[in-house]
Amino acid sequence: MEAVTPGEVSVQDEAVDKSTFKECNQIAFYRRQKLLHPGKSLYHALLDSVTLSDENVKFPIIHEENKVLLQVEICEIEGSIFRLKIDEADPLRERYKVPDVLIKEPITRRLIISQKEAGILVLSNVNEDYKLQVTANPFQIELQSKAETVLSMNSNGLLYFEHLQPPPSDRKHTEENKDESSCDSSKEKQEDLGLWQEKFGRFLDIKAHGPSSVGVDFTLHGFEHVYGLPQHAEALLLKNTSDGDAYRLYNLDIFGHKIHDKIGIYGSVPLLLAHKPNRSSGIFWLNSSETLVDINTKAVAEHIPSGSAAETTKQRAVPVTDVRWMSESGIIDVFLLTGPTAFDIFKQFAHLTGTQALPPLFSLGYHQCRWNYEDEHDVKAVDAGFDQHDIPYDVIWLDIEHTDGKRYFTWDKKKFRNPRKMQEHLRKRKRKLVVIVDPHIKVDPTYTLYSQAKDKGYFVKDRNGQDFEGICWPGSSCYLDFTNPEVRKWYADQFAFKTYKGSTNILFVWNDMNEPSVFKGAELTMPKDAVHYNNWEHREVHNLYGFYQQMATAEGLIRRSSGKERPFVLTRSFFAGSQKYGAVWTGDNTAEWHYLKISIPMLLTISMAGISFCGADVGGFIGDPEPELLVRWYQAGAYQPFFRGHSNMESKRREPWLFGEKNTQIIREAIRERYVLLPYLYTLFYRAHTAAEPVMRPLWIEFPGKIETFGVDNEYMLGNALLVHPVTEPEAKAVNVLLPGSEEVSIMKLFSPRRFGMISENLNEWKIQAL
Ligand code: NBV
Repeated sequence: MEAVTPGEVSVQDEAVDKSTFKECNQIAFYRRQKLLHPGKSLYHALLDSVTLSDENVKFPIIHEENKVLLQVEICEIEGSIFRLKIDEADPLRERYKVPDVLIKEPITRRLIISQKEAGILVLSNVNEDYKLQVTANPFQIELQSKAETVLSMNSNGLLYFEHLQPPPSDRKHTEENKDESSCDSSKEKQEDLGLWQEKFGRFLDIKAHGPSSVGVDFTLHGFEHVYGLPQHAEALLLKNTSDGDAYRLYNLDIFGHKIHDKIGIYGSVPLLLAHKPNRSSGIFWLNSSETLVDINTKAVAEHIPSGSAAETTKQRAVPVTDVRWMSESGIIDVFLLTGPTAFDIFKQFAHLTGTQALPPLFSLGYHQCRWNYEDEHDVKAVDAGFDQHDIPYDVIWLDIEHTDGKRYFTWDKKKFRNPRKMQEHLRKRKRKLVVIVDPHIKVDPTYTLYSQAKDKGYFVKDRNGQDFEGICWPGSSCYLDFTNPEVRKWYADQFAFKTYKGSTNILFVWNDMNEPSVFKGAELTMPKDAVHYNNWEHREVHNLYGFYQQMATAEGLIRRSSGKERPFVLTRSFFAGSQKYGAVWTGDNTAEWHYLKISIPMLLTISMAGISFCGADVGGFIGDPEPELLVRWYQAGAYQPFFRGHSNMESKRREPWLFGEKNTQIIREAIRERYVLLPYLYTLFYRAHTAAEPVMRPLWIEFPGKIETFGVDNEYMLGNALLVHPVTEPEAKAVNVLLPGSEEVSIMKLFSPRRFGMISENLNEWKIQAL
């Protein structure tokens, strides 16, 4: 099959067709888990069998009905992090445990058993500032800090663990399984529960290892503001999901995705943060299979002793937030990040998953991209345009059309006859080039990359053991199995200058379509029953695919410079820890005002999840922005960590000088302001790299005691010294800016607003004239 042009792929050239993607109730493991309602848990802990070592505390728990034993393991990791693992005590086969995301095996600290009596076990850490109280029946765990209960696990009884079973056909004859097989043997029921297979439209997912879903609930006491769980085109504050629309963490390529939607797009970081005036807490759920998260904030009555002799008690309403995590497979491996400040949480998360890679300075400048800059002549003309119009920029990008028929690591010989010479031309002007390298490989025996990978067995397999073939830009394609370390090494070697013909050291890389995107696949991605390295099904590793591609690419760029230069790699798909490998962007947004507006909470959420180097396509990828929107987008983007103008193939050209002198002037000023800010930004990235401080941060992080900031997502702090409130409405003449903090602080933070005139003042709410 020949290369696909956008017009040929109907799913890609029109706004998202909702029926292509699942609603929550079309996900079988979610339906199964939702059959378990809040109530008394059927699990109890066998605390007589507790064992304590330097590393951890272990004890079994048992389910009252199915009698299957699970092993609970608790440890304290340096930095006031608690890790809880729940796995089957004696699984039929090993369950998937996410590798490569934690930067090292965490260093644990010995816990102390400070109390053990009638169904209660209390564990303290050495400093005795935190306690974990385990209750045997029903099984639940409470995390306490001094007299305060911070959070509890399984207090709603939603611990759910599907133990691995032999397929029904093998079980039929064994007497002991009679009951279980009779409860799920009816074909109709099995299909509905999706235990061994699951249908979605014309797609069939065969579950070779049967049901393996896991889940549990947490209650966050006193918290009503929760954040995190990127990536969704949603507001900063996580919303209540009691309408049945859970936050979905499943990396998907949704062209023209909607906003204010909890469906998963492109990347996932299963990290949730909670904040109240005196404390921030975090929950990191280390699971790379499809995950759904329910959030429910409510007020509960708390009794406060009146202190009077009459022993009367008063009641007050306190907020609690219930968070229910549900994953399709793997084990329960969850880290409780105790804070107590947001900055502590960022450090704790970085202690586990690493910090933001320090970007090369050039990559903090302005990037000019388009699908596509046609040929060498076009590249040179655009490059010259920046000089002619006196607009600074650092990087020009080439999209998929620069390749020979979407064979990555090659060049279209007609359009790019001499790529090295083109790069020398750019180099003289101190510019860089970024080219796209997607993970799918064209099925073409004459294409060396394909034939080598095929011979070495480096592709993901289908359920029958053949190389999985899907359709993507090159036509029929195979997908490199980046979960295999040997494949990653081989892939990294492809970036060596002598192997990647026409590449030079000013060429850097963009990984796209790595959810992975598979046209005509279920939900436009890889079947969950595809098979990876070590026989793991795709369902186990889905959310890690892009993470691994970016890891291998960054490694390749480091290696080609013999370890001397920092790489720059942009990825669309990501997971916890992706910050170590470069930058991410929010994917295919639309040239509409709402998308400009939502880019702020989206980037704030990604930033809080450790990935500071993030941005949204300036101008909006799909469609044609009106000049006013484009100008406002440049003004906003200039203050966001990754700053790139990009547009779709069908969009009109939109280099900054194409919208009349007045608009060119405003864009020029915005981009120049970016360059003025570079020393500050570079310093912020240094802080992100060394101290895990997010570059772009919600107001509440800088003003943790000011409740009025907790839900603000139309403005933010860039570092601790600059408050940014972009204009995101058409025809705005003024914006209301919240300036939290004391009056002096407010005025300091307003210092030097070159683009704004101050027109009125009302306590901490300032009206700023938008120029
Ligand atoms: O490679 C083409 C595009 C790219 O320009 C865009 O930034 C990515 O998000 N890519 C998606 C594939 C096709 C989109 C329809």
